[in-house]
Amino acid sequence: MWSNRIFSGCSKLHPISIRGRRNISLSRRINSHLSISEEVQQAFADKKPVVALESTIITHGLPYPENIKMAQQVEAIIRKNGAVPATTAFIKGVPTVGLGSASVLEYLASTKDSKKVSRRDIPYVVANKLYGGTTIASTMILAHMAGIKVFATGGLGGVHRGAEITMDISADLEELGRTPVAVVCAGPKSILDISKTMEYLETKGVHVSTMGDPGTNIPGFYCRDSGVSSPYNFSTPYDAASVIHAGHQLELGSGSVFCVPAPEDIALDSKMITSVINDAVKAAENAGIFGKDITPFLLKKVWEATNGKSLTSNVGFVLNNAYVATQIAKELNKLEY
Ligand code: PSU
Ligand code: MN
Repeated sequence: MWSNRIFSGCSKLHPISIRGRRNISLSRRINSHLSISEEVQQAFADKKPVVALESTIITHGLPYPENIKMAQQVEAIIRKNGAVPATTAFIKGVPTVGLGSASVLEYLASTKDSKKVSRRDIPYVVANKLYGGTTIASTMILAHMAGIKVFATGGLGGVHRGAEITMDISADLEELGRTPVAVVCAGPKSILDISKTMEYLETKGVHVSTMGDPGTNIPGFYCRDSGVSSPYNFSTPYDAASVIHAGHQLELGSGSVFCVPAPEDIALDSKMITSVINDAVKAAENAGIFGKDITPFLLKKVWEATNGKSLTSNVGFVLNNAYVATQIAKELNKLEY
């Protein structure tokens, strides 16, 4: 039903040229340059819920082999709970939705040659046939091209501390303002300026809601409470799905963020993480790190300082978010079909 609404006025439906034996002509308009795995194509044909997954967390977020283990586990959780995972990436320049084969994932997870691909990097990576991990921003772009509306990840990019001088604001926020995909995450990373991130999202018209009772604050990725209040709260997957559905029906065109506070047993202590992050931010300044390199740099420093504890937590949050995203995608599916 949504495809009629969203693409109303579009008389020609493209048969998509996609890899694999099957070539299903779907009643949705999909960008013909995308490569979509058979599993994801079949999910579209069967009207099954699909959850998109990013891959910068694989190529630049976690070290090998933790990254590949996480990538496999997160896909398994989504399948086990009744949806289909669609990990996105650039494979030899081809924008890919659903990695399909284990060897592709293995290569992406182990090579040092992958680019970190946000919106501005896409045409370069495509033109030069490179491998690339997709950030939240570019995952949203590929998900939207494929018609996927729910996306699970770890932590959101945002306004960096000191952005009033550096102007370092993640392209994730800009994308949320212009692409109608719902991002389920554990909040903006606490390496960021969370108040400014919230201001920016408000300016861009992005709905932000946190799972929990009314009054529950935005989580800060590693810790359950960033101290910054959440504009909205939701308590069930249906609540979230109905908000996403309303935004699509009205064709608002902007994305949304659903924050899931990290499970208590794996969240990190707020005070401890604040001091670790303050040191990491100073180390980045001293080393002259900036731009797209700063997020991977800070995450690595935080793992070192927590003896790997932040890494275990990071993986746990992604899995938990994927579980919640699956429930939301299932509810959204019921509202749509
Ligand atoms: N959160 C994590 N690990 C990551 C990222 C976020 O726990 O690797 C990645 C996401 O892909 C996000 C990107 O989109 O970092 C943001 O980078 P930047 O601040 O350069 O936009
Ligand atoms: Mn940046």
